[in-house]
Amino acid sequence: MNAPETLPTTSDMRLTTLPTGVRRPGYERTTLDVGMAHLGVGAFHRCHQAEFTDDALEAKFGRWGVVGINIRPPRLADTLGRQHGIYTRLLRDGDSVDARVIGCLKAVVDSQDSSDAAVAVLASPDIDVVTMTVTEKGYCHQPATGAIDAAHPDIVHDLAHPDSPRSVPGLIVRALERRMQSHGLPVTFVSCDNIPANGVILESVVRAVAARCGAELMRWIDGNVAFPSTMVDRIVPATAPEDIAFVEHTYGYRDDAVVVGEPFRQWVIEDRFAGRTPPWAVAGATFVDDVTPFELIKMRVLNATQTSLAYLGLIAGHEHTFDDMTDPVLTAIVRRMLTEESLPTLPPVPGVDAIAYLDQSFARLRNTAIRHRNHQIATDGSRKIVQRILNPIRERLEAGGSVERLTLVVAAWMFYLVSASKRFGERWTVEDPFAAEAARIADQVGRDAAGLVAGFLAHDSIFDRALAGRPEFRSDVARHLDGLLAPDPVGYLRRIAGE
Ligand code: CS2
Repeated sequence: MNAPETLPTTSDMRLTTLPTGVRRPGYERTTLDVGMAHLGVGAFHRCHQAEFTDDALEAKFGRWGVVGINIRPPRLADTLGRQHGIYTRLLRDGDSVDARVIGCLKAVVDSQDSSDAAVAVLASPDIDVVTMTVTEKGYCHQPATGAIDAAHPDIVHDLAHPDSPRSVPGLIVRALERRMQSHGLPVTFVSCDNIPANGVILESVVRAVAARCGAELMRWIDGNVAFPSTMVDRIVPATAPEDIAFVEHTYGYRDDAVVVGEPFRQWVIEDRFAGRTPPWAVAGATFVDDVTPFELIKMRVLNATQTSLAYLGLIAGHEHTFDDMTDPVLTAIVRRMLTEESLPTLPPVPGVDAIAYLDQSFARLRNTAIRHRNHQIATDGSRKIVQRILNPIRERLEAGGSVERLTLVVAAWMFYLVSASKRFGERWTVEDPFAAEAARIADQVGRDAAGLVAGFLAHDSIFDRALAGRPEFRSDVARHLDGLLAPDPVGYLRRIAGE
């Protein structure tokens, strides 16, 4: 979309002419040199790591400009590219709005058609750190085990054609090989996706591909590449046309890369870098020896609440998380699930009280200015449910505890998937790598809860064998799915909430 003639567009040259309500970068952007790359420039990156980097640059200026790379849609050239990398980030809470232009993205690169451009950036001697948000499915791993999915079509392709990689692990390996063969400078890959031990998983999928390239590369990786794990947190829904219109009407310029998030943010980073470390600590990021407890509480409380509310909320006919939060049936179920079933599985988190964390998470999710759609959170559920819901279930069952409400969420997820099938009336469209298989199971089995559960549980990339084999798990999920498939699923939820 082109900017109307009468309005200025955001661009480098216009930073000085932005209206007073919009904060500009507090450093001299024209002298900022590049030191980092980011893979997967979506809303979350623009509203999280990029903001931390801008804060860090304001406090301690250095060579930490970012090159943003997309290897999947959308193309960046038409939005950020036209705006020289700058964009507006809005933080919203109720009626309050904080507008700021972020300046650290110095260049954007589209590498959707060929990996060459992305490899060139990642292999550049200027790049010391690569942050990435490529979504759960970008790792090409098996969620249940964390191991690489060797049958993944992109991995199969990359092993056969290492010079033209399509997968993220294949791309990284190609870039590492180029680094080893040219300048040999160390590099750190900072995974910022919501998967447990994200650095460990990234390292394992990269090594699984690199092993095919020979021992020399494996040895070079040992000495020169780091994959710290991190926990990232800020709720950032997909940007809506209304957000772009809001900036246009309120501040008088057109910005096609606007991003909207909540005020809360957190970043906990494992202190394990191969070369230079960006000064994110001065911006409030926490560097620790072990990210695990922070990751677990975030995924099992905040993210598990979002996932549970998304599926239960869609059954109850709600659109957004904040709508779900006004439904006392849903909040009662989820609060009890967390306090009685999920929290007991968590290790102590340094400096964090689990109940206070839960209350804070609920308060964040009530923010009506954050229009996070249930369908957006439900997307790729097969890649989210393991760390958010199934792992706590496994640990609870091993400890002899009940999983009444966690299994309700598993059933609600299955209900969501089967509802998209022909046999169940194509109630909505589901985006998930598992969607087609789920629809096949639904069409084949029909309205038989135990049969559907058996069909789902046979997929050991999601349900590990030990969990799938537990009779109490199967029967709890089947009982709930039966209740949800009955004519009055909301009545079923009401009964569970009242128990
Ligand atoms: C959400 C997350 O869509 C989702 O899966 O649960 O994007 C969530 O908003 C972030 O992890 C919050 O930090």
